[in-house]
Formats: sequence, C-alpha cells, structure tokens
Amino acid sequence: MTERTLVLVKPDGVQRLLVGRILARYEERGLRIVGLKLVQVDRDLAERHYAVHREKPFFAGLVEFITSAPLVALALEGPDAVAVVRTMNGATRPNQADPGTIRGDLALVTSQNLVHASDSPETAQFELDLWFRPEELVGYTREIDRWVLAPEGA
Ligand code: 3AN
Repeated sequence: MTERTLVLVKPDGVQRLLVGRILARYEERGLRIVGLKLVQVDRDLAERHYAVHREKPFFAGLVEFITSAPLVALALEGPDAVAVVRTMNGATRPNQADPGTIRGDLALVTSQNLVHASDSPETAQFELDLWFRPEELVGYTREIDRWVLAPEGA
C-alpha cells in the first residue's frame, strides 16, 4: 500500500556532508520525495518528536544532539514506505546494522546514527504532522513511476 513516512537526516549527517548521498539512496530505490527542508530544531519540537523517550536515560542527550545543528527533514512516499525506509536505515545500533544499510555502511555509534524514520504508519502520520505543514507536502507523479511502481491496481 502506498504510504508516506518521515525521515530525518540528523545533524551528524549534515555535518559529515552525507545529505546528498543519503537522499540519493532513497531516490534511487524509487521512493518519491514529497517534502524536504533544512531545519534548525528548537527544544519544543525536539521534545515533542522524542516524547516516547521522555523517561529514557538518553532523552536529554537526544534533545541536546538534535538541536545542536541543522538537520534535513524529508517526507518520502511509496509502496510500504515505512517498512522499506526502516530496512534501508538499518538497526538502531550501528554495530548491529547490516552492511548495505545506511547505518551499516556509514555509522558506528547509536547516539550518532545519521537517520531517523517513522516506525509505523501511525507514527508516520503523527511525525509528518509535527514536521510539515499540509501545504509543504506535495503530491505529484513522475515519468519514471511507470518503471518503478506497479500499474494502478496491480
Ligand atoms: P530508531 O531511531 O531506530 O527508531 P529509537 O526510536 O529506539 O530508534 O531511538 C531513537 C534515537 O534515540 C536513536 N536514533 C538514537 O539516536 C537514540 N538512542 C536510542 N537508544 C539509545 C541509547 N541506548 N543510547 C543513546 N542513544 C540512543
């Protein structure tokens, strides 16, 4: 089923000049970029984004890290986009992430694991609402869609 998911290329990705390469992976897979922006995150947004981790010992560090420098927020659309992007990102702990995944290829430690992606369609809806205004998400088709996506109804 066609889904949308929220991805963050976190501050470590921007600082390490990996934005283009990470975006290219999602693009080359065939996912459609339907929202994209550079954001200097404030504490309020960071705390709302990581609200489920509020009680965790690493929460303060998480908020500190994600507000420390700009990140890139993007909305991706495609068949089963939520699961596809999670698989592409790899395990949360880079030492458990498979080679070929973003974390398995490019990251070493959990606190700087380059990317975030929504973990369920419900979370994706919440996170897309949090990061993008409705008019910032753009629906469109691409010429290549007929080579990447199943025909309508298939
Ligand atoms: P994911 O980003 O793979 O969905 P979550 O939601 O469990 O993983 O964790 C959110 C973020 O919190 C991770 N991306 C990572 O940056 C950080 N994090 C998770 N567990 C730890 C930990 N044990 N120590 C430090 N940071 C952590």
